[in-house]
Amino acid sequence: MNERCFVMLKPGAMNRRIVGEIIGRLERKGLNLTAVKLMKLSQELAQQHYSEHRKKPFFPGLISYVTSAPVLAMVWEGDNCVALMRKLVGATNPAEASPGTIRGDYCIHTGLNIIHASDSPKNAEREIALFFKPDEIIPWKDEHMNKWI
Ligand code: IDP
Ligand code: MG
Repeated sequence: MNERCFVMLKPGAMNRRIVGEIIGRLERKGLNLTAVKLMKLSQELAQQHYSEHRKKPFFPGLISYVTSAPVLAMVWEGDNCVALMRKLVGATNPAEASPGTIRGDYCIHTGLNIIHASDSPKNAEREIALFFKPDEIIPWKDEHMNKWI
């Protein structure tokens, strides 16, 4: 069933000039990019997005990191998109992320992991609504590709 996932390339991806590479990996999986926005996050939006972690010791550092430079906010779509995206992204701690995953291949420190992906379809809808207006999302179908993936 078609599902949406909110994905955000964090400031490390911008500063390291690997935004294109990461998007390429997600495209090759066969998922559809349906919204993109380059944003400098306000403290408020960053805190809302990560509100579940408000009480954690790493929260101030996380907010300071994600507001330190632009991020690339995206919506991706496809069958089972959230679970597939989380697999491609890999474990939160790069030391536990398998090689071949984005965090496994590009990251060393948990606090500087370069990509966010929603952890459930419900959270995806919440996060998408925080970052995008409905008319900024453009669903599309590639009939040729859909036949082969
Ligand atoms: P997730 O990004 O894999 O969903 P969460 O537990 O939701 O992981 O944590 C959100 C983000 O907070 C992580 O991606 C990472 O940037 C940061 N974070 C989580 N745990 C730690 C930690 O123990 N130290 C530093 N930063 C952390
Ligand atoms: Mg999370």
